[in-house]
Amino acid sequence: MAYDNDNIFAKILRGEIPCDKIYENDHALAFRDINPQADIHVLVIPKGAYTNMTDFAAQASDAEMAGFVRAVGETAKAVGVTDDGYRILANNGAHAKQEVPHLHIHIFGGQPLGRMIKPPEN
Ligand code: DGP
Repeated sequence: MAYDNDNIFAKILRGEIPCDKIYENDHALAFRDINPQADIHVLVIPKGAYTNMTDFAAQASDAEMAGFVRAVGETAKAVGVTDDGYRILANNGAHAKQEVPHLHIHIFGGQPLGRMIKPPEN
């Protein structure tokens, strides 16, 4: 799938739409999800134009990969979920119901999170 430069996270990266920033480094940005699914719900995105993890894993440089993974860890620390634990998740494509076509890792925490996967709704 070709990258859509008008997706909402591309606009956040360009500063066209505001976000509640938690952490930033040369290769990644982390901000609070607009529609939180847990007491703490943060998104970590690479600054490069990657649609999903498949694209990122194939195309990103080693420095981008290191920066992105480092950002996940630093963001978890910044929001205070490392002691009690947290969940990371990345929806990729239609079966996972990925809504925004720019790679993003969700960080959930701040409460017990239940089972890893719920039965499908339909
Ligand atoms: P996914 O289904 O994995 O593609 O999740 C997309 C997430 O992005 C969803 O949890 C809501 C969040 N989101 C959508 N638009 C915005 C926005 O404009 N700002 C922020 N902070 N989050 C957004």
